[in-house]
Amino acid sequence: MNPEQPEDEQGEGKGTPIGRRVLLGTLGLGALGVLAAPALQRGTESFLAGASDKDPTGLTDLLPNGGGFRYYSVTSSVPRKDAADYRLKVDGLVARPGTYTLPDLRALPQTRLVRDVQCVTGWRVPGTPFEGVRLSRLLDAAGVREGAGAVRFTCFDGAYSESLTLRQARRADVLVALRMQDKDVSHAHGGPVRLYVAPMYFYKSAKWLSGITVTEDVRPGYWERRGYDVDAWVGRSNGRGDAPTS
Ligand SMILES: Nc1nc2c(c(=O)[nH]1)N[C@H]1C(S)=C(S)[C@@H](COP(=O)(O)O)O[C@H]1N2
Ligand SMILES: [Mo]
Repeated sequence: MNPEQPEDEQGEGKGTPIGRRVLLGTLGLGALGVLAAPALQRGTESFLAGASDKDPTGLTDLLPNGGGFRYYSVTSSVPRKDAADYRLKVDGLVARPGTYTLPDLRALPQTRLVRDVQCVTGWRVPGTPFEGVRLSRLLDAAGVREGAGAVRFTCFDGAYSESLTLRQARRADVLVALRMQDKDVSHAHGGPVRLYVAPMYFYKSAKWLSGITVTEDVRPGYWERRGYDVDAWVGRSNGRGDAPTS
């Protein structure tokens, strides 16, 4: 699919009574999580936190595997990928475009970071380990060309996208993550490979990562076209005053 098409219809078309883009554009950020929730609850995947989102008692937080996280997806289902069929494509303004398999990524040096995770809707999970390959390493391997200024991320859910400036993408605390909470990244958390942008709100950490495209300019991602800040530093964006995560 062309990632620039209005992909928000995907997984959203069924049963959405009014144009969500229009609504989100006129509402405060606080409403975003609430409006996003039905997309999750319609999901055909049985995301555990889908239940905890609906649970006013908070008791489902005690279930194993919740860990304070909410599982988010903007599509109603996501294909499963594993070591046999996962591919990560690196292209755009690079000298050496290429494709990585999961074993390829596992064979590269791994970096482990332990930081807080902060969602822009308010929930925070302290001290969460992420482990993977520094994005800067993949960019260096590809050879970023003159004139490049940003990186665009695409996902095999077929809908989500994200972006960083090249300068942000080269930070040492931005990972192509293979592990989360000291386990392989689960399907529900965006596995086998997700982005992890430690100092920014968690929406920057694109799940089910399938494409890294070096571009001239920043192309706002899925939620950014719906009102979230492109520069998403925790505590310094989106009108929120959270403590930094790193
Ligand atoms: N592909 C994809 N990536 C995504 C999202 C999504 O809906 N789809 N949601 C984002 C948001 S808003 C958050 S808070 C985190 C949630 O990650 P989790 O489901 O592992 O808790 O993923 C981010 N990355
Ligand atoms: Mo989020």
